[in-house]
Amino acid sequence: MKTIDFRSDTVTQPTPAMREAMYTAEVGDDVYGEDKTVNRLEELGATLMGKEAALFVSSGTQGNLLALMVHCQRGDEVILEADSHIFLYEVGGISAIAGLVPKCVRGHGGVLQVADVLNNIRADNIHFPRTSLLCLENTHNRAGGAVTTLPQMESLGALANAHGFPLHLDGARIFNAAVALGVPVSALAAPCASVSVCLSKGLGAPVGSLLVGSRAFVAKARKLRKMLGGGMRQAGVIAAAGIVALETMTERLADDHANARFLAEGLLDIGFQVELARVETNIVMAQTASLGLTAEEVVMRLATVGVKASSIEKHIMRFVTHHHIDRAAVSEALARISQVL
Ligand code: TLP
Repeated sequence: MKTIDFRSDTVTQPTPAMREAMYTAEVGDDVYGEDKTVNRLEELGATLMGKEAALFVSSGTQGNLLALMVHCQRGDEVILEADSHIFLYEVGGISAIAGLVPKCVRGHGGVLQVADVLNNIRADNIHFPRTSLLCLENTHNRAGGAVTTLPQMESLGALANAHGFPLHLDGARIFNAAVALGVPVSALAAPCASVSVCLSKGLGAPVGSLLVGSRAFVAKARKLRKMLGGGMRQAGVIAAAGIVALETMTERLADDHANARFLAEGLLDIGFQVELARVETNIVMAQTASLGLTAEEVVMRLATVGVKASSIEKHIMRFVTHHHIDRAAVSEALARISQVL
């Protein structure tokens, strides 16, 4: 029985075209700036995102951490959504490494509201840390792949701008947002001083993210990446797959979104609680209380029939669709799930 793995889009394996590109990649020492494939990936990423420059980094976590370190001084405060990946799932690097104070603000379905951000900007007062950055996440992982629209991004960008601090976007899944909205990624990136973009999620590359921004921003991030031990040498071997990801894997994300919707409807029929209106991209959050089981118990039952998914909270599971799961695989998974519940 073939395993159907909904735990994350990070489980995607490189495509044959990626493996071919990796095999034949022209490489050099990237710390000397001599890896032509890395340079090509960075130029392509910057162009697509409409920014001056890009830096190839090991992960989304590293990209976000570097952005925090470049934009802020130690002791500053950063406004971010209460369930943001930077706050919940990046091992506290925002404080432990960057030395910053997270100011968590609850969004509506993962989307920060202008009035709430405004209420949390620190006044100039000798007692207070300085608010020095606003972070957004689009799509929002913990909110179930929720999309922040272009006008919402623009209003939040304008707010940050009016108060003299930059906007950073955790755009791990920015291509999912762009496809869902039917806008270019560069439009979503335009209000942001910096964006981190994962190549290794729905786009299917084996490793890596890009951090994009101005030339000066990227130069500082490049130096800090070296400090963090992220200066890579013949990284073109992995960057080559990133180029294929950007060139060939973005449009197909629409299939993942349609499959997520199909999956959500099927899970609802089986007895999970799912808010269909919240299934905007490739993530489905499904509640298990209505089945009389905890998420962990459901995960274990599904494992017996070769279906993998994640337990996020006591009664919440996460299913993520990706390019190894086509419509037939979703149908097959639903059949197996109903068999064990
Ligand atoms: N998310 C992973 C897990 O860490 C939860 C996943 O399986 O979804 N920003 C967002 C919005 C993310 O979802 C992730 C990864 C990251 C940043 C970090 O990327 P990596 O894993 O490359 O450090």
